[in-house]
Amino acid sequence: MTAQPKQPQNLRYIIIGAGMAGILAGIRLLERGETDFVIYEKGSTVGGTWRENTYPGVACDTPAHSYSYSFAFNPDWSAFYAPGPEIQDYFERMTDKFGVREFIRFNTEIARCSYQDGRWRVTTQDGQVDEADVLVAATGVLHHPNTPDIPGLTDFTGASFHSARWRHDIDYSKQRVGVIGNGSTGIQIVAAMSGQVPKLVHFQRSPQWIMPCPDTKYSDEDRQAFRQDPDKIEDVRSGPEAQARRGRFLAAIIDSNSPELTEIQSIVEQNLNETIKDPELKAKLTPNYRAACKRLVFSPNYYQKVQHPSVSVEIAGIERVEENGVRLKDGTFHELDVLVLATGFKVDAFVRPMTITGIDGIDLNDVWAEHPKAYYAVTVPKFPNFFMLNGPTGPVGNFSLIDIAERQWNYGDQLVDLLRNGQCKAFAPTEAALEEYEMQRTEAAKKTVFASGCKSWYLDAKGVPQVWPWPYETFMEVMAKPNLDHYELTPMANG
Ligand code: NA7
Repeated sequence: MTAQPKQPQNLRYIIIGAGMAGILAGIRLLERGETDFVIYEKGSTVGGTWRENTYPGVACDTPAHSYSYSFAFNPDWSAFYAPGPEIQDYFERMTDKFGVREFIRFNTEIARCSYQDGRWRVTTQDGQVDEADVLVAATGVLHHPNTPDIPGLTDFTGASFHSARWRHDIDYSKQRVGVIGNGSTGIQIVAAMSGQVPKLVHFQRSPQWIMPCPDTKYSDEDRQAFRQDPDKIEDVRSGPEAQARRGRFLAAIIDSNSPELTEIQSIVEQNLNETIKDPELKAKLTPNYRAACKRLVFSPNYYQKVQHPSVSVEIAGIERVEENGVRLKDGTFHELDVLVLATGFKVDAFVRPMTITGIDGIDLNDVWAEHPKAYYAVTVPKFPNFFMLNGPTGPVGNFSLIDIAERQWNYGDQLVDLLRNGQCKAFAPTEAALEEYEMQRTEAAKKTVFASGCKSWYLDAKGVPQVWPWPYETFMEVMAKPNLDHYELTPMANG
């Protein structure tokens, strides 16, 4: 691309989603003095996953000071791992502090986006049409609840609901509760409800390795210290301890033969062996795959809480749900009043169920028929002037999605600069660039711990992890500056 800077262009932007990433987009645009944008949000307030997940014990397993915008530290976190409601409150406050709220159209779900005559035409579910030059999908990852295909689920006469649709109208202290699923969500729910209900049954299809983590609460003095000295916050985010933790974890993820993974393996085994006393329960809770193969679950107290006399763990497999409870494959029956489905999310949805069509009407659903893909997880060939925050094949595994989104915004924003400066009228990666990226990514992904012999939501239909398989530093490097040799830049009509 040799074009010289041309006439600056005024652009209009449409951002979809007002979760962590959509709010970030709004803040960044306002910082640039850009006000011709709208953020469409299907919910009635901001926060995305933190708005939707209100179950007992909901918390982020990334340290709170890392799970904050790099430009808006929060000295007031109550704990090293922040509870969900505090995170929701943080995003509400950031939305107002940076003046983003007035740009959000709440309760407005987008049905279609199509690239026509050099602009994005966006249609809401109720048929309103809007147009913009740039489209940003900040639609989140884990928000379409996965309802398990368990026979008889609809026969249950008690209350049954997905963990992301928590019923707050129930007095749980009188209920016999079953929790299906033991990802991060199920583990948090069981730890929080243990001892709070007369009977709690945790149905596990496959056991999880549990990484112990500190249950550190911040005191008023801690918060005062964070307030007075932001370097203390920076230290929690990226000081030696944080770097060591991240470094160990990264090395373990990208190479399943690494000494770091061996170390993690011994930590989780020790956690299990030293905390669980009953050999029968220990056997039930012992996975037959390696640590971190499934997303590592962090918990300060699950193993303690699961040993409460009112809690039982069932691994026999669910035969069917009946009117009054759950029948296991070994014939055992648990009478229950409440059945919580902590069964995860439809993880390959990303921007869907929206229909997005690019050049010549090409449908993103067709491009993604095999699995969702995007060049460096951000842009897609033939979908010009469009990028995603936290889109497919980005870094996963106990990192701060905020840091990831900030870097992706920085990358996308530099591409948008080409439009702003009048250097081109459209950008999109080349097909060859995406193909090469996918080929290398797939090869590297097969060597990650995620492919070391377990089923998880990281894997596609062919068992290949749909993740960023390289060091985080590589991600930081490629996000720092787009390689324009891998982009097709459409010249301005007059240029
Ligand atoms: P996850 O991590 O996807 O966990 C879902 C759990 O539900 C997991 O234990 C599954 O067992 C279980 N599951 C799913 N379908 C079924 C059926 N049909 N029968 C029995 N059990 C089932 O979701 P979470 O909400 O816990 O966490 C999602 C992410 O949110 C998490 O990684 C963080 O990023 C935050 P399986 O292991 O597949 O045998």
